[in-house]
Amino acid sequence: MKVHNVEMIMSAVKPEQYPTEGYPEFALAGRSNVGKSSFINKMIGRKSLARTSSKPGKTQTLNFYKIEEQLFFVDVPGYGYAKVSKTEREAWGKMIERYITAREELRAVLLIVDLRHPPTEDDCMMYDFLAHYNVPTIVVATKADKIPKGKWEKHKKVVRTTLNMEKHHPLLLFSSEKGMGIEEAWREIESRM
Ligand SMILES: Nc1nc2c(ncn2[C@@H]2O[C@H](COP(=O)(O)OP(=O)(O)OP(=O)(O)O)[C@@H](O)[C@H]2O)c(=O)[nH]1
Ligand SMILES: [Mg+2]
Repeated sequence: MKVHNVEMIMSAVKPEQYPTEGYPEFALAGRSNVGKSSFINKMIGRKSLARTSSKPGKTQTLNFYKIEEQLFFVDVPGYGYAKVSKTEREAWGKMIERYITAREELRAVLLIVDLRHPPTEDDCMMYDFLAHYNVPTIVVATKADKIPKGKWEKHKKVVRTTLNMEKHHPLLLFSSEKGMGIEEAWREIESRM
């Protein structure tokens, strides 16, 4: 998809604050600092519409980005950041659970993992949580630019086996740094609209 028109529509915590257009939604989940916001920016060809930061744990609300009056990307705050209080963690869990389990517009979750390392325990929990609720899941292994090409397949295999991925769930390589994997990711998204 060639993206010309993007609006940062709103930040939401509660369902009453979600957008009402009814467009299909694609949510970005993943560890704090893994590259979720960078993924959105790369997919829409903007440098910094979705806020990226070197400070993990910055995104605290569900941020809806309206793309071409056709779909929303939903930037979800990352998990696994140690310096988050128990109260904050619980509020986060509630917000995510409410969105993921009850949102009719949600077509798929793009679970972003770091290609360099085996998925963390939190990654596995998130993957299992999505599977439990039958949410279509696309796993995106990002930061591929940090791994030599010859090792991509080996690292992909580690991601697949560590998450214990269902065979029909796609696993895509991506690099926000190099702009790699954009077309394939759009294909997966557009086939679910
Ligand atoms: N080399 C490389 N760096 C990346 C890539 N994607 C993201 N980064 C860097 O990783 C850091 C975190 O990226 P963000 O996109 O802010 O991560 P996030 O998942 O949105 O983080 P939170 O909102 O805090 O959960 C930034 O310094 C990015 O520049 C990539 O594909 N390659
Ligand atoms: Mg972010």
